Amino acid sequence: MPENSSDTRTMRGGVSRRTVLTGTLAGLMAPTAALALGADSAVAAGPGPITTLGTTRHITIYAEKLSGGQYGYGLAPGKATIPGPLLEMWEGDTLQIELVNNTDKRLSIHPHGVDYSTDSDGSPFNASFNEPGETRTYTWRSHVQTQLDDGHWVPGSAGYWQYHDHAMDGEHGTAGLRAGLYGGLIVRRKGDVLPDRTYTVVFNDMTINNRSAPDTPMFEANLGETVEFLAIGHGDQFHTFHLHAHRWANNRTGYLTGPDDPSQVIDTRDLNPGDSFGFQVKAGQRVGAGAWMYHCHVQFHSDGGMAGIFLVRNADGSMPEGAQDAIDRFHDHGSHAAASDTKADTKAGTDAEASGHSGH
Ligand SMILES: [Cu+2]
Repeated sequence: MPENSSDTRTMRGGVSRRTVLTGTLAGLMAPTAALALGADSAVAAGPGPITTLGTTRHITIYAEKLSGGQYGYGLAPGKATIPGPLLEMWEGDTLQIELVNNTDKRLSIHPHGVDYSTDSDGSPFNASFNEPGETRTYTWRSHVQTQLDDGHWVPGSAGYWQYHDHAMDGEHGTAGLRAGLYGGLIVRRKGDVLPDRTYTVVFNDMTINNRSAPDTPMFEANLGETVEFLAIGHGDQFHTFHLHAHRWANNRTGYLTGPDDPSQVIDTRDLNPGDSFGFQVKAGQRVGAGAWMYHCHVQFHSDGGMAGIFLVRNADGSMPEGAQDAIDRFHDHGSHAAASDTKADTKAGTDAEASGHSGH
């Protein structure tokens, strides 16, 4: 994985000391390519240096068919993943996405949270989609928060958002969403803490990232690292996202902005279709290294396979005592649940459902 700049981990009182970020332009956008057991192999990168706000960047995304009737977005041909690549912007930036449709189905890419015109809407009724084999450019803009003369604040675009297909087999992309055409979008505000790793967790129907336990992604970090979760809901079910032994403030970042921040501190949050939220935690803070569970807290969902492991390794990267036993037990138990109550094709996804993230 890319080297972390030590100062990206430095934080005082929830506010990064770092306002100008180092990094290479080549690392502006990268796939969420962490394997379930190999987060360290991930090459995902942050949104790049802040030079001037209002930078326009261009990326190409390829929509492709995967095994088991699934589909995914990727940053290179043959590299499609579920979820698709984590896309990051600085508030004020513009992203031009050239979407290459390498499938035989109509599809599109539709973002939440950012600004776009009707021809970048990704909706068939706006004639905003790719025919099979077609390439089309979608433009996403974002803006900084501003204060009006009357004192009111107009919100900026910063947030934990998402993107997805809106055109496959219908007007709403229902088939594309079910098949895996979705991903995370983070718009960061200048001064935000950059994490060591980012993981995208999508509760989609009765799956996590189109997988069921025990084949759900295992997210990994070392004790004390700053880990960012981007949670997204899709499908026809209501969900609740729960992370064991870690908690966060229910606001834009997950950090309290100060001792008087009234945000509720939580460890479970509703995650309904179309919802998304994100937060950062210090891995294992006050609880230590170990295999911690994350899962949907709707009980028949967790029993049905909507559970996975957040493995907090020791600070030196070694395996904590007992963690492997816990993982083994999870796999033994999870296989029973999966055998009884999940769709066979949920195992057919891709290897990359997580993004190890380096704060470049
Ligand atoms: Cu659920």
